[in-house]
Amino acid sequence: MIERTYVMLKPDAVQRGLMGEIVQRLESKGLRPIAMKFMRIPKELAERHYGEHKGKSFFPGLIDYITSGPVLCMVWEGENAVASVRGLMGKTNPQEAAVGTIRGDLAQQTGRNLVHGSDSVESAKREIQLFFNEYELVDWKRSVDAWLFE
Ligand code: IDP
Ligand code: MG
Repeated sequence: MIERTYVMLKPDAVQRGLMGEIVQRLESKGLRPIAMKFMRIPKELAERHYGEHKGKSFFPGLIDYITSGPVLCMVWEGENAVASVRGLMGKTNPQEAAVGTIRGDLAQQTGRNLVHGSDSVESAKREIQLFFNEYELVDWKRSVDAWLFE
């Protein structure tokens, strides 16, 4: 099933100069970029995005972290894109994330785990709408798609 997912490179990814490496991994998988936006997230938007975690002990720290510097907001499309990106990211805690994943290879702590990816198709829909309007979502095809999809 072709899906879209919301991916966000967090402030540590930007500050550590890892945007290129992480985008490279998504591109190399054959996922198609649909939208990208570099921005500093306002606190209210951060709190809405992470609304499911409100009330948890790590919530205030999470909001401080995610609003501490610019992030790269993106939408990617592909076969099972939601699960596919979660697989490329690895587990939430980088100490448990497999080698070969973004978090497993490039991060050390849960509170500095570089990347966000939607956890379901419904979350993806909600998050994409939160960060992008319809004119920012680019529908396009690539000639290489014939070599990715039968
Ligand atoms: P996910 O990003 O893998 O979907 P979630 O459980 O949805 O993980 O948590 C959202 C984000 O909140 C994590 O990626 C991480 O940045 C942060 N977070 C979650 N649990 C902790 C914690 O125990 N300490 C610090 N930060 C946490
Ligand atoms: Mg999550």
